[in-house]
Amino acid sequence: MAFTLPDLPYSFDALEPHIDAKTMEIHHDKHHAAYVKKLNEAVEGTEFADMDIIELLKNIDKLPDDKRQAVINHGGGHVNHTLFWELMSSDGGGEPTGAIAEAVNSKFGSFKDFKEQLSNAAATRFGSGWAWLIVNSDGELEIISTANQDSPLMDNKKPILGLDVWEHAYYLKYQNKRPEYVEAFFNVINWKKVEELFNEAKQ
Ligand code: MN3
Repeated sequence: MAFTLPDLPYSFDALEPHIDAKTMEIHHDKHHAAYVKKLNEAVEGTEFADMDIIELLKNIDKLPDDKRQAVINHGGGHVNHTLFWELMSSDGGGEPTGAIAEAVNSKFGSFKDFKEQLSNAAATRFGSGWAWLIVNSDGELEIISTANQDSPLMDNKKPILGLDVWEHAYYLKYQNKRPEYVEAFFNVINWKKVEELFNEAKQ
């Protein structure tokens, strides 16, 4: 079965004014759709076409040389964006609660320090890429950034929060002001989803 573009879990304008409707429409309907299309083209007719996308990326080393980079780019693009949509919500923002809040405070000192470090990872990622909060193989929280559409899954890291800092994610509304977009993202983070992913990652 071919990989498919998931529906956005909300309307294009649900994240206004923080993330504008036009950006969401182009980002989902054009950019994410293109990753899915090109991923399908790359694996068509191979055993990899039927794999779960997460398993596919975890097994990226097993792909033939002539397919690997296309799957890193477009499979990464597909899995990163599928997660990204779920990490935002019209009633998101604020600070986390529960187990994830405790883990953030214990690892980073405070929510404020965590926010500063994630924002810094987003601001300093040169060119296109992502800033992430991940659970590493020791079960510890860590802030990292990746280039292009590289997924933390390829590195045996479980992403629980991700921020797309490609210009296509913010340029229409924020132009060159990436830090303003990062600040706006904090107003829509779906902490319930982050906590759910955190609990799964710890198992
Ligand atoms: Mn994107």
